[in-house]
Amino acid sequence: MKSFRILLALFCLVAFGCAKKEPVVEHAMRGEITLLDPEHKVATIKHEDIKDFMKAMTMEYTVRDEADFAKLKVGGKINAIVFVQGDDYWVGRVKSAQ
Ligand SMILES: [Cu+2]
Repeated sequence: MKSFRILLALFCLVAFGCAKKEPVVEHAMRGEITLLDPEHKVATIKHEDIKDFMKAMTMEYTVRDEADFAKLKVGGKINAIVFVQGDDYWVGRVKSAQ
C-alpha cells in the first residue's frame, strides 16, 4: 500500500501541480522602464501605485513572455499586469502607453 500512496502523490504532483500551488492574482500596473536585462528577461520599472499590492517605486520585475519583453524600451511607458503567485511575481500582458 505504501508504494501505491507514493504513486498517487506523484500522480497528483504531475497532473495538477498539486493543491499546494497558490492561485495567481493579477494587478494592473502603469510604469516606465528604467533598465533592461535581456539575458535574464528582467526589467527595472518605475511604477505607479499598484492597487492592493504596493506603493509607487522603482524595482525589478521578471518578464516571462519573450514577446512581452520585446515590447520594452528604456524610457518607454507601459500598461501591464503584475501576476502574483505566493512569493513569486512577474510582469505580462504588456502594452505600450503614451
Ligand atoms: Cu514595486
